[in-house]
Amino acid sequence: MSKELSSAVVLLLLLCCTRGFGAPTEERKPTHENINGGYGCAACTALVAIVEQLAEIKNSTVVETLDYLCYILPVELRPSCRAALEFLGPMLVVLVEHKVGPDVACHALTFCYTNPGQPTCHSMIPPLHRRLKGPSMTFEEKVLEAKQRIQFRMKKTRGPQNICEVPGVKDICNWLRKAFKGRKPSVDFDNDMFSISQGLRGSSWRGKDCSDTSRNVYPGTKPLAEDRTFDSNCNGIFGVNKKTARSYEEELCGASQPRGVAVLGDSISAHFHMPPQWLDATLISEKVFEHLILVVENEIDWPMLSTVTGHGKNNWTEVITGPIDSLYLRIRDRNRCNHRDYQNIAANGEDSIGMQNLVKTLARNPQRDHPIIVLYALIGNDVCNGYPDTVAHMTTPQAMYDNTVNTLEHLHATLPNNSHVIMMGLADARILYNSMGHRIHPVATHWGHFTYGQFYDFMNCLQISPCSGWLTTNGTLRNLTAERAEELSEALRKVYRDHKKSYYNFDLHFIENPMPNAVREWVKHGGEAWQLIEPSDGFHSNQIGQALLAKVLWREFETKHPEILGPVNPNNEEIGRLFGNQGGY
Ligand SMILES: *[C@@H]1O[C@H](CO)[C@@H](O)[C@H](O)[C@H]1NC(C)=O
Ligand SMILES: *[C@@H]1O[C@H](CO)[C@@H](O)[C@H](O)[C@H]1NC(C)=O
Ligand SMILES: *[C@@H]1O[C@H](CO)[C@@H](O)[C@H](O)[C@H]1NC(C)=O
Ligand SMILES: *[C@@H]1O[C@H](CO)[C@@H](O)[C@H](O)[C@H]1NC(C)=O
Ligand SMILES: *[C@@H]1O[C@H](CO)[C@@H](O)[C@H](O)[C@H]1NC(C)=O
Ligand SMILES: [Ca+2]
Ligand SMILES: [Ca+2]
Repeated sequence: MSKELSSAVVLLLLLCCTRGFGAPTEERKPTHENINGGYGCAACTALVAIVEQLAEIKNSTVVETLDYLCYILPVELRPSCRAALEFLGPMLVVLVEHKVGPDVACHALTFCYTNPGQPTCHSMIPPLHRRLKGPSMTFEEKVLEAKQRIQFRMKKTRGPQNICEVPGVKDICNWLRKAFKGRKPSVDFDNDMFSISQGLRGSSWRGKDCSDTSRNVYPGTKPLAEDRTFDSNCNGIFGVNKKTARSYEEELCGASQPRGVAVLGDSISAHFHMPPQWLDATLISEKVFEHLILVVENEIDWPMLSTVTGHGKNNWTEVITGPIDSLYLRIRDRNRCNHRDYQNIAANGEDSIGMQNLVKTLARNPQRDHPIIVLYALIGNDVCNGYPDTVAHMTTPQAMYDNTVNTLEHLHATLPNNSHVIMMGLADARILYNSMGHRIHPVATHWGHFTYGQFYDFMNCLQISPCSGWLTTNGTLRNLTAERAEELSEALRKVYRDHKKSYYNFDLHFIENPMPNAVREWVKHGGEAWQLIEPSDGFHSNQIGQALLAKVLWREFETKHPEILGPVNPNNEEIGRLFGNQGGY
């Protein structure tokens, strides 16, 4: 067995680590330690589940299955995989061949353990196990037996394992940490915060730079010298109309009131999407890992297909499908001079505390740049951030108020005049449990036994759930979370009432969270709520949901705040005729 198993390892790390590695700011104290094995335990569990199910589906040996999983990984990751497989492979073969199941296997491998005073975390029991008769051993006895089976493979007895210390996996962990840490474009030679490459906070997140050697050239700036000779704001419009001797920027855009659009948000705005094809043994294939590197370097977010900053087309249909619609696309349709003027300043796990820092990565110069529409959409993490006492870790209404005002003060100092800032209320996410709780999680599609309810509680037992208040079988806790979310929305309404006249450079707005309207609209047209929810985590809105939110938000703006959107540019057709796709994305 010389090939790598690490595709599975990678995707498991991804499954679990997005929140751990995506923790917003470095100075933030983690609210919990790695309890009961935490991310490593979740990763191991998914890995064993996938390998066992895949072997059953393909009727292949464990060695063949591991070889296959390695073979479908992108070539860049193979050396790490090889190293990981050398270490873990033999033990996995023994465990999977004896069909001990993910729960027992990962405790035997010591990636899962039980901290003093903690409950023992259990994941899934494969159906075959239930049918196997035999001595009725306790869980501890089963783990002990499994440990004995693999003992001769283990070089020395070990304590609890950190999966990132496994050879090979270490490199992958380092790569993930690096990818998840950046909040500024990593390729940005001229340091203007706009990039010529996609991932690592590049053009997937902010309009593509059209010169990475000039820091005065970037999307959203007012054209330099009217862009008579070159395109300084990357909207594809430049040159002089020979008939009139006027610049095209002046003629086609001058009176059009150009504006950009940005979002200050969390994983919903960044559009977190872990392809279920990575976890579901019935769907896994070579194809689904084709763009793994870019996906990871985008923090498993899809800002290029998201509600606020979606643009261009879907090049990744093997792992994400659905309509693309966004505020940016609609604002660009309204005035093509706004081409490429979008910024997605959102991060997984972000809340009102972290946003006070993250907002500093919004790139806007109050003198040189066009106005911008900024959506402040922190719709959940302020009620999501803690263990063991979830409620005690929630942001208080007063802190929400203060954090938000701090962020607005920063915007006051940096936004061009005539900008707009729209604060959005928090979501009541009880819909998640109500519509997902009894459905089967993709990691167990073939076995059919692991519901989202069980998945949520497993994550809570490991203290790694992205939101312990919503994603729980405890109805009392879900109600308490809803109560706090409403109090925090009320804090934002109060910020609006107190400060709507405080800032001369932007108009402040408040809108209620649009999710209930989006869901209502979907259900009215015959859909079901779960169809709008991300399958891998049972938490985020999926591509259909993202596009639907754009539509609902736009309608809200059009009817209640049309001044935000600016006029329709009568020259749009002429721009299209002269400048085609305006340089694309
Ligand atoms: C699975 O593979 C084994 C060995 O190659 C073979 O004997 C068996 O018939 C196969 N079972 C099915 C259901 O294909
Ligand atoms: C999508 O793919 C096409 C063709 O391969 C490429 O030209 C284009 O740049 C890609 N777009 C994005 C946003 O990746
Ligand atoms: C923005 O408006 C303020 C107040 O009206 C004014 O003092 C300031 O000069 C303006 N800034 C720019 C860049 O026009
Ligand atoms: C939660 O709130 C809903 C709606 O107010 C109510 O119907 C339900 O009984 C509550 N559940 C619990 C466990 O308190
Ligand atoms: C449900 O959550 C509430 C609030 O955190 C807690 O007081 C209660 O003990 C929990 N119930 C169970 C059965 O865990
Ligand atoms: Ca530049
Ligand atoms: Ca231009």
